[in-house]
Amino acid sequence: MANEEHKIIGHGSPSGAEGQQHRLVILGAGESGIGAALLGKQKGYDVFVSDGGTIKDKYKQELFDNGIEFEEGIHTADKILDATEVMKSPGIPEKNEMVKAIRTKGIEIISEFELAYRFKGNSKIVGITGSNGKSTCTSLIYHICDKAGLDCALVGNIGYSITKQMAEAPKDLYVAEISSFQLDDIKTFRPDVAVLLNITEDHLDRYDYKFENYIDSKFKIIQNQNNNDYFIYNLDDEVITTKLNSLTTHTNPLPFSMKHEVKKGGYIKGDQMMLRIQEERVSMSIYDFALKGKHNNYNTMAAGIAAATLGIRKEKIREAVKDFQSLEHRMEFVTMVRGVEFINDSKATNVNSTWFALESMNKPTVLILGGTDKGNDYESMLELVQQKVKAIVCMGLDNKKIIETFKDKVPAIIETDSAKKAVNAAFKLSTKGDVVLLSPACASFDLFKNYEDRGRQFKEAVKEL
Ligand code: UMA
Ligand code: ADP
Repeated sequence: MANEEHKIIGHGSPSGAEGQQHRLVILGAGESGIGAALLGKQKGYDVFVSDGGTIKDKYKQELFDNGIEFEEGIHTADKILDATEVMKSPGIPEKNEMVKAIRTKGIEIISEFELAYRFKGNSKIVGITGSNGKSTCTSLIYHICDKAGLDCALVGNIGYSITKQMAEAPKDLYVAEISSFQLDDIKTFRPDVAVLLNITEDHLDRYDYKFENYIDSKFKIIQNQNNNDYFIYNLDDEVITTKLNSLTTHTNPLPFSMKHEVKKGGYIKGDQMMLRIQEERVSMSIYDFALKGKHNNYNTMAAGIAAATLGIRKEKIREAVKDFQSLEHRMEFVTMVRGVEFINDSKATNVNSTWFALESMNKPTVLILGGTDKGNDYESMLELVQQKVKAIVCMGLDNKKIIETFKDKVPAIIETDSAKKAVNAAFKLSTKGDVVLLSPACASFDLFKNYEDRGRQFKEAVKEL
């Protein structure tokens, strides 16, 4: 169905068949809320923005500059419950009282991606989701597309609102990182190319503590896809393949694997990656990938396949995969100090991502672990820790669980409560030829503002050694 048709049938034209203007209420005035407000206003909607907290100055200025009505510090029922539809920011949970009231009244709630899809025109969207690796894979796809000369933008959960991009500088192609929260209230949103990297338990507090609900949310990325679209997914991920077997899909599947040679999609055998997309064949040594480690081999395969579906030629894909600069805080090489290598993987906020970080280590490792526990089960890490870790430095306010789990499994385990203390302790425990890896498997909020702050403090402490 064409977008224009959808707009009229689903929601009335901006001025409305009944003469009433479409009232778009936006809950939350952060990155997504402001973007949605700008796009809604530009398309002729009557926009009202409501933020239950404090709106950042830069966002407030944008609302003033564009003459958009808003409130902060409160969600006023009278101003919200007369909406034609509500765009809910992804960070606002269902248990929010105003969200409950909106649902009870039967007002449709949409996500920012649904709004973006309505106004995308002829542009294409590549949507990347998964529990881990989204930002890395999204950035790599963007890098390949940009280098190949496509008119494209990097948007979504990576930090830049897609609706804002559409309002201010529309592109032919949007390379979008999409979180489960952003998929939750889509209706017709349909990416031309969908990438599903992996699914492991995360964010369960938003899904009634049911893994199945979180899986369903991730799979919404393909719910509206048809036979002109592509679905790039990890064939080695049992959660994904099990779910896929229970679904009827209408898309073109392009699996990637490190265990099976696939006829369509991509695989790695030995040290060679092979991509097969329609007539295109791309082969490449994994040693030429800019991104190192098994998890990044998956990310690189997925990105290469996505690029090939967009018609980008193999020479361009190879070149871009080779010269991609890895992202800050994700397996980021910091420096060498007296023969000890320091790696910042502060973005590893769950056990699965730390597992992959450890898996890619080929030197004796001093592991800095800990922070705010999200219900972690460290069992899966035990074997790798025993093989590769010579010491664990806990960096958190409450380290009991880590100490209990690993005390008999590693030669040394010590507690610290700041980045500086952790780095000093890790350096003392290491010798030439070792690596100090910050890959905490936990959120950062006990000691830091966020994972970026944790990574930066780590790097500063390393530079002071
Ligand atoms: N607010 C209310 N009422 C509430 C709760 C919050 O009005 O009950 C307000 C806050 O006061 C604030 C605004 O809502 O002003 C924030 O909205 P938001 O939390 O949805 O955040 P945005 O700034 O819109 O950013 C969101 C994503 N944030 C979340 O999903 C939590 C950003 O991902 C994303 O980059 C951005 O949209 C653009 O697409 C961040 C993230 O942490 C990086 N994502 C999670 C993750 O990666 O694990 C999912
Ligand atoms: P996301 O955006 O999904 O949070 P990032 O690309 O920011 O993912 O990476 C977060 C962490 O997850 C990194 O620290 C990295 O070590 C780990 N990681 C990256 N890619 C993968 C993958 N494909 N599978 C598992 N872990 C991964």
